[in-house]
Amino acid sequence: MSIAPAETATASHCPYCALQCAMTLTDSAGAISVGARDFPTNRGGLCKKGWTSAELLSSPDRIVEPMLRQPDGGFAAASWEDALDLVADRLSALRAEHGADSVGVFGGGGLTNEKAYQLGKFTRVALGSSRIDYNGRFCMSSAAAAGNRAFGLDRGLPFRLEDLGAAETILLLGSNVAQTMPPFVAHLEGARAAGGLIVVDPRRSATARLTEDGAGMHVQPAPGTDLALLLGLTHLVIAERLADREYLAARTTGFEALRRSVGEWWPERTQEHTGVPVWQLREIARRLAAGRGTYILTGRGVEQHEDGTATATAAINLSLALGLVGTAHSGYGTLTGQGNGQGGREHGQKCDQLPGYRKITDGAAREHVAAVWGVDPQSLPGPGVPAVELLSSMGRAGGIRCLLVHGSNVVVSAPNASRVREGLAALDFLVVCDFFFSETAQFADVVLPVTQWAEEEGTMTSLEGRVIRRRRAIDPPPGVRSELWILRELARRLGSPSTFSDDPAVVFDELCRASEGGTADYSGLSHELLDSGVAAYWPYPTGSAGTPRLFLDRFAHADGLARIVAVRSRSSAPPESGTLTLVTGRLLEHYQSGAQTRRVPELAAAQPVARVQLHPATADRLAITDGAEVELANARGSVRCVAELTPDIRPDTVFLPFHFAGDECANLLTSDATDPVSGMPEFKRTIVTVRAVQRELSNA
Ligand SMILES: Nc1nc2c(c(=O)[nH]1)N[C@H]1C(S)=C(S)[C@@H](COP(=O)(O)OP(=O)(O)OC[C@H]3O[C@@H](n4cnc5c(=O)[nH]c(N)nc54)[C@H](O)[C@@H]3O)O[C@H]1N2
Ligand SMILES: Nc1nc2c(c(=O)[nH]1)N[C@H]1C(S)=C(S)[C@@H](COP(=O)(O)OP(=O)(O)OC[C@H]3O[C@@H](n4cnc5c(=O)[nH]c(N)nc54)[C@H](O)[C@@H]3O)O[C@H]1N2
Ligand code: SF4
Ligand SMILES: [Mo]
Repeated sequence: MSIAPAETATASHCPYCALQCAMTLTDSAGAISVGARDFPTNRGGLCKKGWTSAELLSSPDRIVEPMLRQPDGGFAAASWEDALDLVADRLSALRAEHGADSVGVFGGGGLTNEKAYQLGKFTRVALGSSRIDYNGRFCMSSAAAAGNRAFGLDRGLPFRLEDLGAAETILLLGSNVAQTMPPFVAHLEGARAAGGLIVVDPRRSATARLTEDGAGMHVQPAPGTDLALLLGLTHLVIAERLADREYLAARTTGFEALRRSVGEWWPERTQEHTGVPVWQLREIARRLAAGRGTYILTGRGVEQHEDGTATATAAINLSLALGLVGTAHSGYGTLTGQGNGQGGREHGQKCDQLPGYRKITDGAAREHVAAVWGVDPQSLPGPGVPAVELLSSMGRAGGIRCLLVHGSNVVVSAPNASRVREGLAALDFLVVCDFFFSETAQFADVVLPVTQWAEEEGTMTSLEGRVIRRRRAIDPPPGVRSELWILRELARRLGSPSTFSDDPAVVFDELCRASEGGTADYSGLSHELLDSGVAAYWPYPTGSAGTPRLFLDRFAHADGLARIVAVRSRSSAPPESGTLTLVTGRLLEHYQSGAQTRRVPELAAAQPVARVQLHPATADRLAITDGAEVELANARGSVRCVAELTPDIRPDTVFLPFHFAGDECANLLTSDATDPVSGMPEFKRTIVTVRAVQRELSNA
């Protein structure tokens, strides 16, 4: 027997966001340390979250045994046999009594491709349920719907991230990359040097500040008016004859309807609606049309709205009018958020979808996937319902009575949080797979502890559509199991007609076969090939070398043309006097619902509590001082947090991060109204009142 070396180094990637920064994980005597690794996306950089990510592997909060709810309301540890038997028995009983669709599954964009694929297969085949959706609905759904409709395919960046480096102009709408993907900023340097970084954000965010000193322009519209802004810019591009008529004729359909639809958005009206001055509008339109190397990029700030799909569509239409998409030096893209936010939307955890980005309603797709799974296509359920609808059906007549949660903390991150809490409490049975007792796990009947990123093999698909390898660098704690193993064991107990492997390489091979011929075709890939270090951009059909840049010759619709879909701006009533518009979003130190980063001591110390950004003039009017405790309220609920006065926000707007729980949870205020096309909730525009409160005596 050979003696293991004292230190082993493993090349992997960060557990958090879609930039998927490259890391070297070094195991010294059972403890992992993180080193940055050079890679085209992060160029040797990591943010604070990446640097501290390994601390959670040995967190004292970690769950290391299955936990079962006891009659007294507490939890007690159980064996895996007992826990899985209980889950399988309850699922079978609920299914027998109330039908397969009484069992719902909620997935996540942080799951590896293998887990996301297996979860979709498990739901359709082992549970026979149509009721699966995932947190990517809260994240990428508007841009995905717009991309699919316009291009026939949704890959967040249809080009390589590195391509941005050569750009002279980048229009960044509703994205704060300086805090949400810090190493991304290096890719903006070319545009900044050329004076062409244009950031559209109601806040002077860290990213907006990158435009200072001649590097570009910060545009500060009222929240939720980006659609009007984009229609106004398109109006100007057409009126000033800046549109690329040749490109439009050769590569698109629908331009005439677009031209008519933007007719009413003359600059003065756009200014009145958005608050963006006419001179800025003209300057942006001209700059965008000025020459080589122009990119338009969108983030959650413009997509997480009730009109998010229309807004993303308007950004695409502007890009098409300028002839940017499918050319070597220009483009349109959306910045995917979660670690596997891209792959997570390709392999079957969306309610209307089968692996390979296939439609579940497409007969040929059903036949192909059913053949890979060895089941009758007729046995596959039809489309389910999107995330908000799935969650709001909990405990209601005809809704789901049981939910399995894999990789999301909906109590904190889903809109209208009090309704979500009520729904979870009304369920007959809740199973949560997690590493920690997240706020959602606290509602569970059974909590199953799973392996973390550095303890498992798998693949992730980054924001540029590049499939990368996640490597196991350390053994998991003894009581913890992989999600693939859990799904295999449950499928077996449920008498599933198809087999479920718990070997990630085997699952990946099956996924690749299931995706063959689909939009997101991975059939030419394998763990082995990826380990050799190829830059694997999908589509990657068998025998190909992948597709770093999409649409160079044609778009993915049958006729090869991009569809321009004319969209209209909603007429929005101005907020009532005395109210403010709440915008929610992110801080550098915390990730999403905070279930992970609130458990990293130095991140928690840097941002221990929720703070609401308020303009000093607004604060003065409301007699609120910096650091005072305030209450934000509306008809849905109220939030207690600390006031942070800053001139960087519009006086009519306040900003609250959504990383905190309990009565600091921003989603107590957000509405579960959704975009009719994508099912995206309105996270970025909520009407609230703000008042100072006396600090109550705490019992601490
Ligand atoms: N630190 C950190 N990084 C992350 C994450 C995290 O939780 N923390 N999450 C990852 C994930 S899943 C995602 S989706 C990405 C999200 O990344 P981003 O899209 O960059 O993040 P947000 O902070 O949600 O929103 C970006 C900006 O939109 C602005 N905004 C709000 N409303 C509007 C509006 O109506 N119009 C315009 N133009 N702008 C508006 C906000 O002021 C904010 O600065 O980040 C990823 N990276
Ligand atoms: N108000 C407001 N709300 C928002 C947003 C906003 O901007 N404003 N943004 C939305 C967006 S873009 C997103 S992406 C969502 C994200 O919000 P969530 O879906 O809540 O995402 P996370 O906080 O990452 O939750 C992941 C949970 O799963 C666990 N976990 C991590 N990896 C795995 C795994 O591999 N397997 C399992 N079983 N568990 C795992 C973590 O410990 C954590 O408890 O929030 C949305 N909510
Ligand atoms: S930017 Fe994203 S991928 Fe990179 S280290 Fe930070 S959280 Fe991780
Ligand atoms: Mo996201």
